Amino acid sequence: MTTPGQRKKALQEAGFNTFLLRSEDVYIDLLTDSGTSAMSDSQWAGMMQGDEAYAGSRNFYNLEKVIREVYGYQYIIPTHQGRGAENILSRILIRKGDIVPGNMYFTTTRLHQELAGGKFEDIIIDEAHDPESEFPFKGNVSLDKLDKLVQQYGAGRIPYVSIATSVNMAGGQPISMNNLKELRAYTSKHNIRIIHDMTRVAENAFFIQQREKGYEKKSVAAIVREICSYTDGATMSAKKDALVNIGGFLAVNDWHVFEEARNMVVVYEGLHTYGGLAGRDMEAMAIGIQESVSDDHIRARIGQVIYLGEKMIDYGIPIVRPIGGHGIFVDAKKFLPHIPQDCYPAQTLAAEIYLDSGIRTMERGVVSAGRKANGKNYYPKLELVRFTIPRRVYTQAHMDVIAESTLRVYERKARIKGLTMVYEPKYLRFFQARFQKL
Ligand code: P70
Repeated sequence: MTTPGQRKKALQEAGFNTFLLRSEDVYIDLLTDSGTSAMSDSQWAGMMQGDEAYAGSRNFYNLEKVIREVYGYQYIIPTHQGRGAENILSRILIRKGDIVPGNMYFTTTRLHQELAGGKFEDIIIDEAHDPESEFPFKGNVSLDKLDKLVQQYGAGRIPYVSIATSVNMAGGQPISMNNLKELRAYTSKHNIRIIHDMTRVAENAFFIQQREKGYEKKSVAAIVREICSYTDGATMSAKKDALVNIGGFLAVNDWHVFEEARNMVVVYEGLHTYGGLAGRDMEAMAIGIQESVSDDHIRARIGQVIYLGEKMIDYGIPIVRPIGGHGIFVDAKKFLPHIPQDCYPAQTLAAEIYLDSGIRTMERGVVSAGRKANGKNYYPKLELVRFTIPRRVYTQAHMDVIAESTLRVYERKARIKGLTMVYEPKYLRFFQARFQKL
């Protein structure tokens, strides 16, 4: 725990960017659910069985087997984390001038698509951009938007449709099975692949079980398997759903894509049977994947997020509805209506929450959105602060402290002033940008 004076100093030194705080100065860390979950006793036992051979580690073959069983993808390549898989896949499938439609952008995914010469086009339904819409599947794709792109550019210019389960930037919102089935039918007709960002697929499966007709009695494991079956391949950051501190993979069903990826991975990550990971990391991942599709685990995990969200709603704090899978997303535009988007309301709010109680959250608004290829800022409709909940780490009492702190800031919101950016890095600026108080 820290004093207000210590926090003020720490925040100044961090340039009002929560990514630049030292974790020792943080009391409750809600920066991300990525790599921050607690491993189970089984996973730790698996770590002790690392086969650290350079090539052909037994942990690799176990991981491959588990991915085939749990997700159904045929060929896999481990990578150090999600963006490693995104890099390889984008380089293989995207040609200069290609269009990559997707259900809302994700920062690293879109950047790799752009670096490979592609252009991301958002085809998520309009409801996703409205924090107040209670639509149960705000991760859905608009087939009309996709069809317009196909008419305009031709299917030949679209290497794949990029589909995330539990859409992160929309607030952890799920895509429905029905929408996926329709998308599969449409893309099969036009011979377009679907690539699945499966970082939080189990959380998406839970919402399908809770909300979609016909899935009430199906297990999360069965739903996960069915989701994957409508897609041609996947990139995975195993640091989220799969409960490891580091790791990821690329999975595909097409042998030719696999062959290219298997060759390319040796340039960027490591040999194709370890991809930048230790044998023990692959073992922990294999066990974490199996744990992640347990109904009891996922109910407890999302139950905690919902507990926090309902408390915030009771306090009158504006949050994205319905409550998402991996965290609570506070609507900074509504929270701080007097701060224009150019003065970074979400960045400001994340700084104020830290000042109040030492809770670290993350900006998900105009700073995260970055600039277009032509240098102009993206102005996303959603200007959010993400309170991300690590898995198997915090207690209900922590959730109470978080909601109470947010309420205190809400009560003094009128006196809060915005920020100005004084340092802006070229790539993924939100990680290292610096700000000053206006
Ligand atoms: C987060 C993390 C990572 C992520 C993701 C989805 C849907 C791919 C990745 C990349 C970490 C992060 C990354 C960029 C900005 C802020 C935070 N999301 N797809 O906190 O995976 O990090 O393993 O390379 O959510 O949401 P990786």
